[in-house]
Amino acid sequence: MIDPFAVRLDLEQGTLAPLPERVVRRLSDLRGLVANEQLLDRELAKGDPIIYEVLKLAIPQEQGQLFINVTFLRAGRIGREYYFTKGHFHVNEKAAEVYLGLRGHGVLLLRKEANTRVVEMDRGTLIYIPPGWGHRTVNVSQETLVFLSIYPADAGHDYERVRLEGMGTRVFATVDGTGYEAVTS
Ligand code: S6P
Ligand code: ZN
Repeated sequence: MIDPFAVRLDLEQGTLAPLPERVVRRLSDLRGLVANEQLLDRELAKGDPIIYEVLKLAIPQEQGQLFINVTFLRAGRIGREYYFTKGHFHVNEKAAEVYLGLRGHGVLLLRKEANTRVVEMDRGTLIYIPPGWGHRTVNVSQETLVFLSIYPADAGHDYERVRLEGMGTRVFATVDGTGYEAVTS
C-alpha cells in the first residue's frame, strides 16, 4: 500500500525534493565493462571517483507499481571511452521503460540480440525502450548528463548479461576530442 504523493523535480538540475534514496556507482563498478581494463587499473591507482548517482523515489517493489529514478552521469573518459552506466536488461522481459533527458548530452545504447541502436539524448528527448532491449547510457559531453527514468517496479535488473555479452556498441571520443564515435563491438 502506498498513498498518492507529489515531490518537486527541478527540471533544470534534476534534483528531487525531499531528497530520496541515493545510489552511487564508482569507477571500480565499471570493472569488466570497459574497453581497456589496463587503463581502468591505471585510473583506479589514482583514486575511485564517483561516475554516476541515481536518486530513487521510495515506491514498493511490487507488480503494478512504477519506479521513478533520476540519474546523474558525470563527464569523463577512461582513455578515449566516455563514462557510461553499467547497463542492464530487465529480468522481466515484458518490462518497458521511458527516459526523459533533463540536462547535458548523451547517447543511449540499446541492444536486443544482434540488433543495436544508438539514440541521442538531450534535454527534452523522450525515449521509449520497448521490452527486451538492454540499455546503457553514455555521457558524450563535458557536463553531467541528467535523465529521468520510469519503469515497472517488478522489472528487475540483469547486469551480469551485459558483463558477459556487452552492449554491442562502445562510444569513444574522436581523436581531436571534440566529438564521439560509436563503434560496434
Ligand atoms: C533503471 C533505469 C535507470 C538506471 C540508471 C543506472 O531501469 O534504466 O534508472 O538504473 O541509469 O544505470 P544502471 O545500468 O547502473 O542501472
Ligand atoms: Zn532499465
